[in-house]
Amino acid sequence: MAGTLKQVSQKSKIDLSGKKFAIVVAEWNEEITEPLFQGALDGLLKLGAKKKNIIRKTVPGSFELPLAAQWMAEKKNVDAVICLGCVIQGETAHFDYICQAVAYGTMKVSLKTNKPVAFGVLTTLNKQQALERAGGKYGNKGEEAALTVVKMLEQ
Ligand code: RBF
Repeated sequence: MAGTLKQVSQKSKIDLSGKKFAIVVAEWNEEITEPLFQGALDGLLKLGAKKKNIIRKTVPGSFELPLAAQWMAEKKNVDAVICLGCVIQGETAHFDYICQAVAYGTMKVSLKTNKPVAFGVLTTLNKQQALERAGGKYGNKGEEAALTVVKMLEQ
């Protein structure tokens, strides 16, 4: 059962033209993470962010997202970070270890740096479920991650 579909429908309540965003993207399952990136980028722009204020960092896999998120969040001029990845369940326990590490790691970075860090990581049983959430029938979780950090900046 999928969650409710959240889409960017209007500009942010606050002025985002001076806010700087970092989007960290995992290369594993790039046919999923690239549409997630596009969704996050389009979402930020629709909300009112400026393209020149959005930087992208690419990492090998989802496990590497927290460290790169920390590098980004520690930069003085970065206001929020969006982590994007896709972990698909395989036949070994790797799935559980990676998902747990990334979820915990991104939360830790957020608390340590006091900045919004979105967990835009799909954790699915198969590729079909991931495609449905990367611009398919359940929307684009990259766009939702963009909306999330902006909502946190609005607090
Ligand atoms: N990274 C992902 O982003 N998604 C995956 O589905 C994924 N599956 C993996 C499965 C195995 C068995 C291994 C060894 C790694 C996997 N990784 C995956 C890569 C992982 O996030 C990380 O880049 C590597 O473990 C190196 O630290």
